[in-house]
Amino acid sequence: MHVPQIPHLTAADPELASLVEGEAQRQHDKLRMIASENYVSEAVLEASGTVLTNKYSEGYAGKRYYEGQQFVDQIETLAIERARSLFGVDHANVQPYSGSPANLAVYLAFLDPGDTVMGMSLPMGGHLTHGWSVSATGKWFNSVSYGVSRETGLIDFDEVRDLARRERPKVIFAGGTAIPRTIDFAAFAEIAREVGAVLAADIAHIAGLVAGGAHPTPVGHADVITTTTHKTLRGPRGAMILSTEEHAKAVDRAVFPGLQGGPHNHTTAGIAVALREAAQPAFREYAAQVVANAKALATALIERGFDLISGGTDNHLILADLTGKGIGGKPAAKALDRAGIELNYNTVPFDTRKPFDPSGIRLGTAALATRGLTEAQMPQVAAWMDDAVTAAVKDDDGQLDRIAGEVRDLLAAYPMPGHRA
Ligand code: DSN
Repeated sequence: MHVPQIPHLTAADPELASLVEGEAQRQHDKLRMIASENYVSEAVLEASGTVLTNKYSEGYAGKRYYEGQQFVDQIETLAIERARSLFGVDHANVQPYSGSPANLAVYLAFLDPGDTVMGMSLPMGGHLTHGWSVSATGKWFNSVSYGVSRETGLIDFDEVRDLARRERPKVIFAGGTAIPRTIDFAAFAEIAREVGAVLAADIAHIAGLVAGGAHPTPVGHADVITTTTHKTLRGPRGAMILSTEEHAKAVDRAVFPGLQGGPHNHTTAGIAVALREAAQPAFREYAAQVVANAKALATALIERGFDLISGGTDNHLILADLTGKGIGGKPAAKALDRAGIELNYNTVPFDTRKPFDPSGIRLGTAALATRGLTEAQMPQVAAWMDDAVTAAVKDDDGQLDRIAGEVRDLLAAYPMPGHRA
């Protein structure tokens, strides 16, 4: 059953309520390993589902374009102060609707259309909004991309430096969506300083690890930091932009009135709660557990013959090339989902297959650690993954259904925030 309970929704719209209940049960019964997902606390769920959704608040605290901000101003200020304190930054904007708008705000703040931006290429692990060709950021700006070394799977800083010297980007993005290794923000900063570029660190994936001390911080290196709030940080769907005082006005103007209208106040409240949770000692333990689980899982997968990009992981994320297992990423991901193991198919660096049918899978341990799973369960998770991939190659749905049952049995012992049996 969904928690908080949904009796009014059930009475008013049983069809929709039943779908919500179905999703809660699905999230309970599966090993949720999509690297960008998590389970928020029930406090965050409650804050996100309040009457704050009724309110328009264009502007910023103390300078709004609508009346009635007596409480919303305090809520947004609380979220901002908590973000500033947690990450140790001068300035925080908590209004971006999600990660892509947050990154677009960076373009608006620091670039004009046609200017050069540099980011990691999407198939190498970057994000669409770091200048990839199909995104507005690749269409409206002159985008140049760096990647990883074919031999090591790591960012090649000689390539980044050469490209930056040649192309003189105004903004360099560091970060991405499929980077299993520690991001060297100091190395990026040195290159950005040399070419006079603004360094934008996109820490969407690792924000919770940064907050929990399990990944080095970009603060002190990056001019501006963007992050979603719902991945390892374990808040509601939303985003933040953190910056030095120097860039505070440019960032705020870019978000509003540059790109957005009224902030989603119910989300701001959820973000404030998540930031408070992330400042507790228990969150440091959580962040360390996420990484410990990922390392243990990587070791167990390698023992079972999985080919991991870069040979392992330093964070919450693992990227595996399934070529040696004789199956593409997409059929494997579909089979794994049937087996109760939810992840996504993903390109791998230098992929010879197409993005909609790539060679790899991407997985993460943020949600598993929230459920309470530790290193002790990771060999079993790897064994199930191996069995499911083998079953997929043989088209053996029976095996997949057996694994799904075993996964459900294991997870019955690990309570899920947002669900009661
Ligand atoms: N969709 C996010 C992810 O899965 O990494 C990035 O936007």
